[in-house]
Amino acid sequence: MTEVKHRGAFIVVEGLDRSGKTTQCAILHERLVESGVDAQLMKFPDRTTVIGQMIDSYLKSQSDMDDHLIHLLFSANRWELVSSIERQLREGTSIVCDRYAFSGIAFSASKGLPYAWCRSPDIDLPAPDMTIFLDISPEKAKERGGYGEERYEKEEMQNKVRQVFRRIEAEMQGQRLQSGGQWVTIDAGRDRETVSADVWRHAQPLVTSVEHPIRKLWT
Ligand code: T5A
Ligand code: NA
Repeated sequence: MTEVKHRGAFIVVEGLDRSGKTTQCAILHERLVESGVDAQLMKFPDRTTVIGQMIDSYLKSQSDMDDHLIHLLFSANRWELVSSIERQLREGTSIVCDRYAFSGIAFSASKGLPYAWCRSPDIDLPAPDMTIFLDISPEKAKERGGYGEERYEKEEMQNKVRQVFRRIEAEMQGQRLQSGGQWVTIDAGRDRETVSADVWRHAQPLVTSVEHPIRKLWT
């Protein structure tokens, strides 16, 4: 008898700068692979594409851009990868994704762009099955070696970003934003092992149980 293969699960990890997203994505990916799950890591912004290189130059303050324009480039950078995301999920590969559309809203709305405007270019993207939000206070995040040199890595900005993430969280949990998938908030101010145990507890059951077709974000 041939084994019925589930489609892959689409797991997004979000959070403030230095909340430990990349660290936790790597641990989760490794644990999934070790347990025999076909899984891939993905990251936004993907700085390797032509659009990604423009974003990289902006983040390093080597170029300036209108706030609306850089927002649309971050979104376009996700749209570039849609066919690859959908293909992998359909083929049974789970995706662990470091940032997604929620970062797009959180950072641009923090600069003063209208929230609804920020959300619109990402509507219809593949919806994550689960978003794991790594919550940390900007003060605690700053202790992790201090912020780096990039454009948004300042405490005042991070405080605003956290507020917008809180709004997204409330709307996702209250189902005001439909088809965004499940939203899980984890206290990321604890040690790596404690955080990764929590991440695993939520993500592991999902990868073996996704049945529904890939949904579209916020539609
Ligand atoms: N952005 C992004 C937008 O404006 N719009 C968008 O649409 C998108 C997608 C770059 C910027 O782009 C913005 C948001 C960002 O400002 P990035 O490339 O993801 O985004 O940023 P990075 O600089 O790569 O990553 P972060 O600074 O956000 O860090 P992480 O990934 O959250 O944290 P990580 O894992 O690298 O850890 C940071 C440090 O803390 C330590 C690590 O060893 C490391 O030194 N650490 C811990 N220390 C103590 N306890 C723990 N539990 C720890 N976990 C990790
Ligand atoms: Na990172």
